[in-house]
Amino acid sequence: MESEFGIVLRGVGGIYNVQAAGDRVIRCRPRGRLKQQDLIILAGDRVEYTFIGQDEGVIEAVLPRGTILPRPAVANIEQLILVTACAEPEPQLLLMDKLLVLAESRQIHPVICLNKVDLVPDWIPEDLATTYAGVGYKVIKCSAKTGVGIDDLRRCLDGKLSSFAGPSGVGKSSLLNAIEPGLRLVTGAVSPKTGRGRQTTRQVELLPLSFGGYVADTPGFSQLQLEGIDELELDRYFPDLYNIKSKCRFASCLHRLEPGCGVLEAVQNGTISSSRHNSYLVLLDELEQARTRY
Ligand SMILES: Nc1nc2c(ncn2[C@@H]2O[C@H](COP(=O)(O)OP(=O)(O)OP(=O)(O)O)[C@@H](O)[C@H]2O)c(=O)[nH]1
Ligand SMILES: [Mg+2]
Ligand SMILES: [Zn+2]
Repeated sequence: MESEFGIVLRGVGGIYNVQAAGDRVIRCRPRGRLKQQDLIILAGDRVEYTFIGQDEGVIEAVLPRGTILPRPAVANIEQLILVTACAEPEPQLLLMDKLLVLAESRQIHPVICLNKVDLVPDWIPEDLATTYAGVGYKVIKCSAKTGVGIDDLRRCLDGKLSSFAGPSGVGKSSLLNAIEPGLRLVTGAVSPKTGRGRQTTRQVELLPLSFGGYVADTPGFSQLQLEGIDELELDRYFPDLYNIKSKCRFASCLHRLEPGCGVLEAVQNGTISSSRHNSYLVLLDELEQARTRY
């Protein structure tokens, strides 16, 4: 029988929704031998399938993957949209910097999205945008509530395979609803007591966009373990530090307390933001501790 190719939108209980031509979604089960190989099929995977009914099929093979993002696992993502709220919940810069390292280390293009600008004075997103645009990142200031910045986000998603990432309650699902009103994703309130989101989105789902491209809505998280990064190479994934590293007296400088460290000097004179350097130091410690545990 003739087979076709499609992209997995989501999987629940061993059934995978595969996007087929003409906006059709085919419900597929994996062929028995794929199950025996213990292959986990992810949202974003490109698969080969055959039809066994009108809208039903069998997945015959999973095509080689480009990237895999952990937490939540999504395959073949080209672009990571890091969503932070300007307030409710407060920005978590360490988590953002960690996600930037994750994206850099996997060659996924990161975009920073500062949501809920309607809740704070302009200088708050402005300051954050200056810091991160200064590193070289694209920053979009937006509000799912007022619609500010939504066109920018649409342009940024157009034609690409992107995933949203960030803590619970920052407005990932709300932004997607604003971008594509037909989606009607469920959103949840931020707890007034803890100031945190309530994990409204439970599952990764890849959503086809009417203007072209796909975007994954993901459940929020606040913990992330970096893996497979050598601490001596951590500064590679901080472009602001890496650009200045050649000024350090020692090639092996870790930019902690070493004499003649160009990075520390740049932090002192304000060329590198101290919050970025602080995130670097925290991640360096985390990586060292993870290594000595084994
Ligand atoms: N004022 C304001 N509130 C917003 C904005 N965007 C989202 N919210 C509110 O923030 C709360 C959380 O939004 P969600 O879209 O559910 O957040 P999420 O990031 O998808 O959260 P999880 O699915 O739990 O990861 C909801 O009450 C939204 O109405 C915004 O731009 N401004
Ligand atoms: Mg959500
Ligand atoms: Zn140094």
